[in-house]
Amino acid sequence: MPNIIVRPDWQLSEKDITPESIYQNRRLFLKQLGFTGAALIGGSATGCGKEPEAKVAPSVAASKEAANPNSGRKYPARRNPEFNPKLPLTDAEVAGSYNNFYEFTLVKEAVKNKVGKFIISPWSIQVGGLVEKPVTLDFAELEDSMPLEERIYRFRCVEAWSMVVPWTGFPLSMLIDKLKPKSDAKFIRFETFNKPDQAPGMASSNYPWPYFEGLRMDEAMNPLTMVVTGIYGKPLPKQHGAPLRIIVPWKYGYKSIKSIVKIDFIANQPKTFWETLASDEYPFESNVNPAVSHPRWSQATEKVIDTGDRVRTQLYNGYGSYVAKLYPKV
Ligand SMILES: Nc1nc2c(c(=O)[nH]1)N[C@H]1C(S)=C(S)[C@@H](COP(=O)(O)O)O[C@H]1N2
Ligand SMILES: [Mo]
Repeated sequence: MPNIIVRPDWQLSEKDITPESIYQNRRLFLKQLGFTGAALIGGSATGCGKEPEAKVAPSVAASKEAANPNSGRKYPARRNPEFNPKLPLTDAEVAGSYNNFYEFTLVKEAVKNKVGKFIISPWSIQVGGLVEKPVTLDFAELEDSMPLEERIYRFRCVEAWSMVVPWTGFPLSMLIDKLKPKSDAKFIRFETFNKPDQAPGMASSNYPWPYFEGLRMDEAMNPLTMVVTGIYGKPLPKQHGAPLRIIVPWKYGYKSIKSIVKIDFIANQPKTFWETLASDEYPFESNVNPAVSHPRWSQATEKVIDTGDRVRTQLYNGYGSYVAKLYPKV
C-alpha cells in the first residue's frame, strides 16, 4: 500500500526536516542538560503549542541567515501580559537602525549595514566554570527546547536615550537551573564572539575584545533577566545581537551583552568590558538611577529614540518592584 499520508509542510516534525546526524547530535546536547524529548518540538511543554506555528514556512526560515532552521514555528511567541509598561512601542525600523554594537562600528546608524559578513549559524555557547557539568550548547537546539515568550520592556542606554521594545526569549534563570551551577558560584560572566574577519570594528579598534559582561547570581536569577532570541516577533536581526543576547532592563544598556558564545559561573566579581575602559563611568553594578550623574552628563532624563521626546528617567528604569530588594542601599 502506498504511503498516502500527506502532511502539509508545517506538520513535519523536526526529525523530518533535519538531517539525521544533526538531529542525533542535538539530542545529545539536550540530554547533557537533562531536557526531555517532549521539549524538542517547540512549545508543547509550556502550553504555547497553539501559537501560530505556520506563520513562516520551514523552507523560508531555513534560509542561510536563520540561526535556527526551526525558528519559523516559534515566532511570534505568546506575549506575557505581566510585562507591558503601557508606553508606545518604539518603531521597529528605528530600533534596528540605531544600535550600539562596537564590534561592527561606533556609528549607530551604520551597524545594520556592517553585519553582512557576520555568520550566525551554526552557533554554539560554551558553558564552564563552577558548574556541575561543563557543556557546549547548540543555539538552535537551545531555542527549540525553550518555551519562548514575548515581553515588552523599557530599555535605557547610559548615553541617555531609551526605547520600548518587545523582546522574545526566556528567563535566564530557566537556563541556569538546567546548568546547575555549584553553590560557590556567586557571579555569572558572559562573552561575545571574537571574529575580526566578520566584524570590522574589532579589527580597526584597540578595545579589549571580545566584549565581556557579568552579573551577580541573584541579578541573573531575577525573573526580569532574559535570554533574548528575538525582537518584534521575529528572530533577532544581527544588529540587535543575533542569535542570542541578555537583556537586563533595570541596568544601563551596556550590561545587555549581545551575541554570546561563552558563559562562566565564577566565585568573584568579574571585570567587564566598559569597566576596564573607564571604571568611574561604567561600574559593574550600573543600575539606572536618575539621581546619579554620569561623570560627563546628567542621567535625570532620557530621549525616546523615535519620537525625540525627552522624558524623566526612573530609578531602576521603572522596575523597582522587581529589583529594589536586591539593593538595600540605593
Ligand atoms: N557585544 C556587544 N554587546 C553590546 C554592545 C556592544 O557594543 N557589543 N553595546 C551595548 C550597549 S551600549 C547597548 S545600549 C545595547 C544596544 O542594544 P541594541 O542595539 O539592540 O539597541 O547593547 C549592548 N550590548
Ligand atoms: Mo548603551
